Amino acid sequence: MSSTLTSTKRGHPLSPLSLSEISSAVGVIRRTKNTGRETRFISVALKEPSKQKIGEFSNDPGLQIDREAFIVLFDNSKNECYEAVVDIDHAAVISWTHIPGVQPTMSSDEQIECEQAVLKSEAFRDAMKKYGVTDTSLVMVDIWSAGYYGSEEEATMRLARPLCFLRADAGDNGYAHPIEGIRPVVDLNTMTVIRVEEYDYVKVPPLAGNYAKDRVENLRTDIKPLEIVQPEGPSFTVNGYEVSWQKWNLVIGFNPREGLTLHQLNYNDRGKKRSILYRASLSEMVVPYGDPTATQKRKNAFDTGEYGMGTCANSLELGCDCLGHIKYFDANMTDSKGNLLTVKNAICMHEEDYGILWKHTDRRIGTPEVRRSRRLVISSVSTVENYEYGFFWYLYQDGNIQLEIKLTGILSLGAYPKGVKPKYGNLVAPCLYAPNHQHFFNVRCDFDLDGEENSVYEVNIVAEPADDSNPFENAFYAKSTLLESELSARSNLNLETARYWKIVNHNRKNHVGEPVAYKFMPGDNCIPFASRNAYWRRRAGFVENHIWVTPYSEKENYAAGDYPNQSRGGDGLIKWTSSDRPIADRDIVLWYTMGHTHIPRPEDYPVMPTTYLGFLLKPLGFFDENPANDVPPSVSKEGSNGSNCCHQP
Ligand SMILES: [Cu+2]
Repeated sequence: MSSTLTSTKRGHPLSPLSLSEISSAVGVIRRTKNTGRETRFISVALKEPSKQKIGEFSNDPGLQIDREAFIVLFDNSKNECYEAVVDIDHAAVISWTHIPGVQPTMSSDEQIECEQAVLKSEAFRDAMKKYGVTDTSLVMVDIWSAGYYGSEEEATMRLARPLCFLRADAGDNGYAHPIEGIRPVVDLNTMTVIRVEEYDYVKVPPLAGNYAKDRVENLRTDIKPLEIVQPEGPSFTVNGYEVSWQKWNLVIGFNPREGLTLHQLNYNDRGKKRSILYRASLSEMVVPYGDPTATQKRKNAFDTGEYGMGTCANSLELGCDCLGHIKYFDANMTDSKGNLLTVKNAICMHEEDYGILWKHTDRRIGTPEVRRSRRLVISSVSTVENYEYGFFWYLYQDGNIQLEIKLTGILSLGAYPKGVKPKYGNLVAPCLYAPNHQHFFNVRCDFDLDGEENSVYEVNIVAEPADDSNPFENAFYAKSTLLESELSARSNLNLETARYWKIVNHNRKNHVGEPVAYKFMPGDNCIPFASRNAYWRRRAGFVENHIWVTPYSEKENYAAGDYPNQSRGGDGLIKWTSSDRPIADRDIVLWYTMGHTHIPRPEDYPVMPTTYLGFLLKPLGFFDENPANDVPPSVSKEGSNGSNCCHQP
């Protein structure tokens, strides 16, 4: 069961731009700025109204707020980037700014055009002969960002350094056959191959590695259907992009850069809407590889700032991984020519049963009290060439908020000479090599916990020394330290002190006299293994710490800065926080960097089983008691209550 929303009237001011709004904004730019075929529309997204305006709207939902578009453009003939703000209602350009010396996100069109440019290049065709390839129609060319490694061309041109693979036929998994030792360098402005870099030749691995349903032999036959039935429909209601589910309310957003975003997340506590998060999103990510050999050493991808997590979003129309009653939201954008583009069903929302919410059996009363946990899942999946990233936000009945990132898809593979054992990675199949790498994600959480004035504490668990007050040497306590300014807030996870963080509002006390709070609970994490001096790491300053806190600024949205593609580094969190601004009792943003160290296994091939990474936000005296105390028992099929059990045959 599914339904797709098409909002016709003006909805919430944080709703993503509709197709007609995008069309109007593009039209205004074309009419007034004389943009020709050389100018690409890199992204067209809602220019989110100021927090002040959104606050006014929250108090007066009848208020009309002008719709504005934020547009990033790139002129290939001049190698120049522009930012424009367009007033859609009045069909006017509000601002037009040349941003010197930057390379914005690569568009999907450039991925396709780059592949075509490489395939028709004489130099590339010549180089292919060494691999015995005379017909390049089955060669795959994945764009791969060029990064910055100190060269003049990286500083002055729009570049790509593709990786190439060879399919055995049109439906084959080409990643099983990497063309190792060859990297074309492409000028994306002229869309021509500047040169083809050739390193040590390695034979293309010949063995197939397929996963498609029509290619895998002997698919299992012992799986019986498992159906989720919601005879009365879902428990959520949707109005445009506004969602209400049990006590939760939020606005769902989407843009080409970050993909899925959450806005104005609040919980109805005994009739009163209490705000928790103003906005939450993936702000940046980077995947650095750990192999120093010629083909591999430049590999790193800032998937959000270089490729666009929204630009790469999947249409879930063709096979959704969700069960139950699903509500889809489309994602509207443009291609780089400014033509309208809709990713149908880019966002999936549904409910999931999540086991036991709580349970107790009082032996004197005899009747067990047990409640099933239900969670609301809001998700999207992006494909960045070989890799897949799923972003799953979960809201729970007990006030928990969780982000789970799912890593799957296909490893970035290379060919390896027979009989040689790799040091910087592992063989996943004969002659097929996967280099070690890490994935770092930065999530931006703009808290508005019962209002804008918030503070963050770092909490460390301290073991009490053995003395007269601790005769059995068993005592330990939680020591909270208020983070007063940005530099003091920079920190890492610490297993020795079970470190966590709490976001508090000192102006609001709970019924035991403590300021209301949410606890930030990190999940799996790691630190970068590349030197601090590594080029990629200088460009990804956000990996230097797991936790960062900044005072809210409308201009600070992306952890590695606005334009990480081919950037020289030093931008984003590392720059902003160096001014050490005060962060106590004000509107603050918490930024969390989490990493996954991926030492590949044969079991990660040909397609990787999902790896999970994320964090949990848990109410910490935000409520006066378990907010899920009022969840009623589930109703069994027979209609009797009190049973949490499924129907038994
Ligand atoms: Cu990986």
